[in-house]
Formats: sequence, C-alpha cells, structure tokens
Amino acid sequence: MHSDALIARIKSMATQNPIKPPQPPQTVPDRDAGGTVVLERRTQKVAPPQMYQVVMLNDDYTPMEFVVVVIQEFFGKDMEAATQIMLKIHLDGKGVCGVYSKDVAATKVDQVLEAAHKAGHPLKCISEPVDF
Ligand code: TYC
Repeated sequence: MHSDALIARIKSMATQNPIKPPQPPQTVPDRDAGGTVVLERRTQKVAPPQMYQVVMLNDDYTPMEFVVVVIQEFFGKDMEAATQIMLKIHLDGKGVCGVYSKDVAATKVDQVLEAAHKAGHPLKCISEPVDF
C-alpha cells in the first residue's frame, strides 16, 4: 500500500467508529445446554382449588362432651373453640368444623363417623363445597 494511503487508513481507523464484525446467528437458549429460559408471566392465574367444609349435624342423643372431644381431636380446636362450635351445632342444627381440600375433608368425615360408630353414637357429619 502506498504510504499516503496507509497514513489515510490509519487516520480513518483512529477517528471513525470501528466496523462491527459479523455477529453469529442468534440462538434460542437451550435448557439442555444450561441456558436460562424465561417464560412470560401469564396474565390470568389458575383458579384456586375448590375447598370443602366439614359440617357436623345435631342429634338428640350424642353427648355434648363427646362432640367437643371429636372436634378437638379431628379438627385441631382447643376446648373453648370446640365447645363454641358444639353449642352452635346444638342450637342451629349444624355447624362448620373446618375447611379443607376435597380429599382431606372426606377423610375428616370418615374419621368422625368411625369414632361415633365405635362409641355407639348417631353423630353425623358431611362435607360440602364452600359456597354450597
Ligand atoms: N344435641 C346433643 C345433646 O343435647 C348434643 C350435640 C351437639 C349432638 C352437637 C350432636 O353435632 C352435635 N346431647
């Protein structure tokens, strides 16, 4: 290259923005290659699961004390809370002992009915969807 041309080239390299070298093609990050995949947040969330309340029913024969113990034992209430729930059932005919997923509510019903049956009491309870 002629020395004038070389000097002009060097001056141009010193004053101009560098020419961007060709870029490799953009690839989608790959999980298997250890890339991080960022998903867009969904605008609509999945609905929460339907919950079920365990409702205990009044009868004329089951002793109040038995009902209080059952509510403490299977629904995790202390004696005061269990007594209040029992009295509500006694006065209103029914009352909610707890709210659970469908499977757990069904298990609670089974446990109460088995305990009542074993003790010879007619105590009944059911589970129903919340907002029934
Ligand atoms: N009514 C019962 C009584 O007078 C007491 C009772 C309370 C029974 C709640 C059932 O779910 C019940 N001995």
